[in-house]
Amino acid sequence: MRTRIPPPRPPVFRGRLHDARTATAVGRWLGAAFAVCFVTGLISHYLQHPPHWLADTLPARPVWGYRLTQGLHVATGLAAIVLLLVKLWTVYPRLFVWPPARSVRHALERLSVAVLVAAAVFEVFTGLINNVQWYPWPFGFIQAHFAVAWIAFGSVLLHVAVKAPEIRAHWSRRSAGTVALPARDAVDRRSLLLATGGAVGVVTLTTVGQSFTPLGATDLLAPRSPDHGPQGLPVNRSAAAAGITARSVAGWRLEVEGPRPYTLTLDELRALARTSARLPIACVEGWSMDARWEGVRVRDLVERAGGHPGRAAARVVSLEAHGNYRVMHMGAEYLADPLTLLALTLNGEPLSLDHGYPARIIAPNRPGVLQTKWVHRLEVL
Ligand SMILES: Nc1nc2c(c(=O)[nH]1)N[C@H]1C(S)=C(S)[C@@H](COP(=O)(O)O)O[C@H]1N2
Ligand SMILES: [Mo]
Repeated sequence: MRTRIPPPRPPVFRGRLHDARTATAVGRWLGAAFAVCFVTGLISHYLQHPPHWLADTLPARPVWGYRLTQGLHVATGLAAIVLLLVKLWTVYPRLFVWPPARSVRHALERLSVAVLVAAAVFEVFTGLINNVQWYPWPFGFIQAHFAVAWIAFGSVLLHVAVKAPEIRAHWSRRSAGTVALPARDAVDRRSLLLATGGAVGVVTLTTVGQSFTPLGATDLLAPRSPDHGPQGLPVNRSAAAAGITARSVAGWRLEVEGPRPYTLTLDELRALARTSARLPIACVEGWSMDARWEGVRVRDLVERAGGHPGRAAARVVSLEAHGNYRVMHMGAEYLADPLTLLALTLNGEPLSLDHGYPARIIAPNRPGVLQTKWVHRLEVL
């Protein structure tokens, strides 16, 4: 006699923690977090990889712009991890309904949810481990995170459109769909939502100090504390990692190419008119920190080479032999800005080798990856 093994049966949930009202309440917050992530992510992407028609009009102000948008991007991305887990837990009985497809429409709806879940999990996971500079995959983080963001964006829109009637019915506690809520179950839901809010609060409070320095004291979980590093500033890529040694910077000269090319020794560069400014390094990986920089205005160097600030753009080349950030393109707005410096000092001391000695770029409202260190050539375009 053969025993028939029954097909796995998904658990049946009768409480209120897995119903449409809970899913809507959590989904609203998750949707808001994703919206902020998407918009700030686009800002970050186009500041780093502008199409050529945009490159010269990217604004160099406000000074703290990128610090704010990237800080928000990482903070809402981390909060979204909590919200996504709660949302998945709330709806998971529905992810296992049997039979898997009741009609073509039902199959399509489920397929769109599968794409949404996969894209959302991919985005928060790759974003999270990018915070610790861990790249255990064969694809490029930037391209993949950007491309999948559009898939996530499209599938969120589709999901909201498909679920619009349910969302509307369960939008608020007094909505039509939820009036007959038994008092006991309502307490359950309130506890879940409070716990979710509490968890988001804890995650935010223990990480946001990496970019919002007033909360530096509670920054326990972020991989870098902004004031930790040589000269009171973290280092993302050290001189050793970039293959820069005291030997490679000995006899350094700044080459400036343009209509009237010239070279300057370090002493000659130091003798030029200097500007001092408080500007942040805002790393795309989430940390940011203000520092006091002093150096020569890039626009002065460009004018001296016969370029017109406001019209000219530049290619900035580092001494580094390899690496994605060896060559940097700088658009006209940045180049003309009086706060865009070829910095020689940091917090009152000459730059340390790790911070880009002898000279590095520091510009307002720019992603950290474009604040090129160990600059040795400026090509005026
Ligand atoms: N030549 C060069 N410059 C570079 C980098 C690099 O890898 N090579 N890393 C960038 C990144 S990702 C950041 S966040 C800042 C950090 O500057 P800091 O190390 O002085 O804090 O430098 C930028 N400048
Ligand atoms: Mo960075």
